[in-house]
Amino acid sequence: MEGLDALIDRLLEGRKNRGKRIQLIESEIRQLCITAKEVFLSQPNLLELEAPINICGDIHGQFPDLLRLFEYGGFPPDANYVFLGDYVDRGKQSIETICLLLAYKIKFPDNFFLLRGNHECASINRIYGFYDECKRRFSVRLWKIYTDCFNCLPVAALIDDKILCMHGGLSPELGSLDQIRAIERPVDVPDQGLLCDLLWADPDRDIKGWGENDRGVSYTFGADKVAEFLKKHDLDLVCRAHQVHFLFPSFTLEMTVCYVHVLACGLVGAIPPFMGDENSFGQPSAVFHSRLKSGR
Ligand SMILES: [Mn+2]
Repeated sequence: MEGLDALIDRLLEGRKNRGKRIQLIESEIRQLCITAKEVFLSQPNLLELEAPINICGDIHGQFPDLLRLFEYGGFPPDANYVFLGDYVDRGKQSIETICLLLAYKIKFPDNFFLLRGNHECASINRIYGFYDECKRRFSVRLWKIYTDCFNCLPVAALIDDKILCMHGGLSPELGSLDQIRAIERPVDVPDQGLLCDLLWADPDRDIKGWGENDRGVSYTFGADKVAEFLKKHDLDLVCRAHQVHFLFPSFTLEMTVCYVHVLACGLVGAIPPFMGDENSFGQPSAVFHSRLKSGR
């Protein structure tokens, strides 16, 4: 894509003056969305990735945190990345955040991956900030172009056949990973069913089986469901984002031995298994970096 490197350079200027708005041009953002959409559709809905790779949780428009995260983990392509969704809403710079991520996706399609979060959905980001930011800084038309792009984001990633990543969690409807591969795109996020659960479900250490979710959408799932799922699919770990955790949800970590770096940052919800140190807030924190059980 023409002008891509210059666009990335402009966004990285954000390192000099943290929090300063970087105004891009509407036509170049449109091109970014259209090109990224083609790249998403050229790759499967269940990505098959290899370690080593950095796994990153919610960014939610906190552009300075995203830059800090790259400073910590290495700017692409020095390190491989998979982000688990929720790029927009809540924070002040959703546009810079998603533009830099889409630009890296286009530039390094095989080393940089973006999954869909529940906020990459028009009915959600219409309400929680992204729509307003688009309307204020550009136009409603641009927000619709982003929506077309988000409807094509992949929803899950499998790392080294051992770690399954998604934004939300498991689904009672998920019997085979092929079901994820079979979800057709473009697609809006439905209010129930497999795709909805992958983006919305939450673990609950206090329950067994499936429970009601306080969000009013999807389910909660107990440690037994995680263990059962891992065993059935010969996996080591389910890795998800969607919530801020201060303590290890131990049941998802029990089987965790993998060659990935989990980067968590800022006020935003990050990867669930990350260290419960409030003092580390605002700083990306490396969480675990160990070897796969199988010795890879
Ligand atoms: Mn979320």
